[in-house]
Amino acid sequence: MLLNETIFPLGNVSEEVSKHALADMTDPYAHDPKRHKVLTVHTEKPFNGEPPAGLLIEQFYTPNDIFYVRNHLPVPEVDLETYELEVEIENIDKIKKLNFADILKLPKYTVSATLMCAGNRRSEMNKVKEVKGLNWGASSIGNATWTGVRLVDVLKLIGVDDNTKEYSHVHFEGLDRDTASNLYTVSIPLSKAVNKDGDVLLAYEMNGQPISRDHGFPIRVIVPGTVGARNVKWLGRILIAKDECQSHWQQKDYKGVPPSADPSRINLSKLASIQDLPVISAICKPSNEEVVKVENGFITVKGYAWSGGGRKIIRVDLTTDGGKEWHVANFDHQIDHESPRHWSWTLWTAKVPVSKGQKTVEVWAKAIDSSYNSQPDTIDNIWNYRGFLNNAYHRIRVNLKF
Ligand code: MTE
Ligand code: MO
Repeated sequence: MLLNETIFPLGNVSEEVSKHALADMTDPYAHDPKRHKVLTVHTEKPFNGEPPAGLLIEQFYTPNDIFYVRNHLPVPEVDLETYELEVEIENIDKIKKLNFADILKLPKYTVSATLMCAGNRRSEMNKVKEVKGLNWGASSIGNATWTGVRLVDVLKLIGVDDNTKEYSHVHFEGLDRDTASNLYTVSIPLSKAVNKDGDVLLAYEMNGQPISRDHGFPIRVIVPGTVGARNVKWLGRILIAKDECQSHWQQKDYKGVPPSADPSRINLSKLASIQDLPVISAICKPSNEEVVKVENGFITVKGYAWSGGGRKIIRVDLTTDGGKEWHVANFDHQIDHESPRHWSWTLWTAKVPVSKGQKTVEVWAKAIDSSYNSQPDTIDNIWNYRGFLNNAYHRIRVNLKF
């Protein structure tokens, strides 16, 4: 929030206050925070925005105020004085309530992790054939340090650990709700939550700053390696349960649908919810259609690569001739953690050759992770009507200047 103030000088405070007072009281979004103007806005209410890809990869840790925002509902106003986190076990009356000070007393941990939306790079899928969902480019992803307490330490307080066999899921409930009081709630497998190497955090800091309102003030869940949707913001309640969460967000959304599924007939209850994410990469600089200067027969391209489930990126390959010859990228920044606890993205640069006389060139990128998983070559065989999990080779066309 401090960061926002430096970017948006409030100027005359009384003017701001009076504007606030005039805000439409019937608009549940009237009290949403201000956002950085570089974000490309997909929807205002709820707010969904992403930074330009070229700016995104300038830093290994994405600055908080340009980190993509994906909200389903209005941003709740949470008062630290009255904030309480409820921790419960299904069908057991004992409820543990922790206030913010109680949480601060638990051991403090920092994890470096990338967060990515299941809809990242959906806009490319949308070009192949129309899909349903926000038209994200390649920047609904960001990397940050997250500081807070470990979920395993909180679960220990209610006697839940890796010996717990009667329950299989952990539900996380957000404090955001719409006018009909629908709230955002989803779940992850208990096995991930109780695994000390799973590094699941209840984070109160992002890149060393208190988590801003858009990113989940005062506490959000960080489930490293797992789809953005399970990283619940404005955490209000944790429930240990036998079954997966039955909410709309767990059962009707964020499920990988098969390519030829007919949306009117599909039985979503038969499909698995998205948890661990697959390997992905994107070329962020230059951008598609940009004019690029050729130097000694080469152009320079830069981007990110990342894989879910804590798998480290071991290589990024690029081609400028449709795959006849591949060139290996150099890693600019990669954390020295081993799989399966490698949670942050890898930033890379490659110099790739172009032929004299070429006016345009298509550049493709693919990453390989520590399980030797790679990316599918085309969107065609992974296209799905929700536009989820587009991890096909990233392809851009650029105009060359010799
Ligand atoms: N948590 C709550 N309470 N409400 C939400 O709308 N959106 C989810 C997740 N957690 C969401 C939420 C989705 S789909 C994503 S991709 C991430 O938060 C985005 O986190 P960010 O906005 O901090 O980038
Ligand atoms: Mo998301």
